[in-house]
Amino acid sequence: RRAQTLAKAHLDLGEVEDEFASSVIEGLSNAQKSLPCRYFYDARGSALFEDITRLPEYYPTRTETQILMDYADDMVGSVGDGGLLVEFGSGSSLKTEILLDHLGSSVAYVPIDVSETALADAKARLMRRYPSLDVRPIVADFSHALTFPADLAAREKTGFFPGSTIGNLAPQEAASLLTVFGRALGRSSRLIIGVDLKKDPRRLIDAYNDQAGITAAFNLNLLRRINRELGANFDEQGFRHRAIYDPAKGRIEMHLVSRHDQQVSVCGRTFHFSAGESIHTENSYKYALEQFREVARASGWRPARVWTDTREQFSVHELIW
Ligand code: AVJ
Repeated sequence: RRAQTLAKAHLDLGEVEDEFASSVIEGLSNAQKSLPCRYFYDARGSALFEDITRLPEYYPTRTETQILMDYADDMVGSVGDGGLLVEFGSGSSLKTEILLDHLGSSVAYVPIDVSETALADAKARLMRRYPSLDVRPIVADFSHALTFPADLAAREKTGFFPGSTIGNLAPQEAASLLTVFGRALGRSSRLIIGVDLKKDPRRLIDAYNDQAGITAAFNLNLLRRINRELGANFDEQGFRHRAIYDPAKGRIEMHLVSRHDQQVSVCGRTFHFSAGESIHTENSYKYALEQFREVARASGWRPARVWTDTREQFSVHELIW
């Protein structure tokens, strides 16, 4: 009985790791093996993603930043006194500064992220740059239902979800997440959301298969994380990065392809990989403007304005709840 009690105590303490372990085991047990892309972002993965955003081939970040800089005043100029800017998965809150530069001093900023340290760092930086800004971080997973502290609940809300993170979800799941955001933000709220656009497949594939191999390192880092945190024995050299575009599904897929026949043990279970077999690690959906507006409508939002760059590579949509 004592052993049982200890095991249970361990389970309670390691709840977050258990979620990681169980989703890894579940993903590797499927006929098409898969791993959830939300686990890319440990410290090294986050640093590698920052490197990706600066790659010549990876156009989304710089293009979205340009759109935000060009149209920030249109996007948030109408946010009234006492309004709230609510960011889902705020991370380092870097792009947010472009909007904050165009907001009045009575506005409060509510960054929502799972990382307490990312929130603390962002808050410290923003308080230096915007001394009169009220920064009210919430530590939470943005995909779960959210309620605001009582003193913020009644204030006019503008949601912000940049980076085309919505593209990691299939359209139906994307619509469900948008509904979660709408319910959290409440009546008459707005959402400013970044969405990557369909384009020449060559450009799409290059963006996920860069010459410098940073995206490959980012993808393979998932195996390194599983080894470290779950005591697995993946051989990083035994897998290679692959990015493909599926035009029918309108998505980039990232895979890790086994270079040869091999076995890997994860949490005491053995998984077999044949030569050429892949682990599907990420989807990144691309939308035509009207396709995304349709997803928004299905989720209960009303599509309003949309901003793009001149080459129509990336879009920023305004939705009204
Ligand atoms: C952060 C999800 C938008 O899909 O483009 C970048 C992640 N993966 N390179 C994307 C990513 C490979 C990125 N998102």
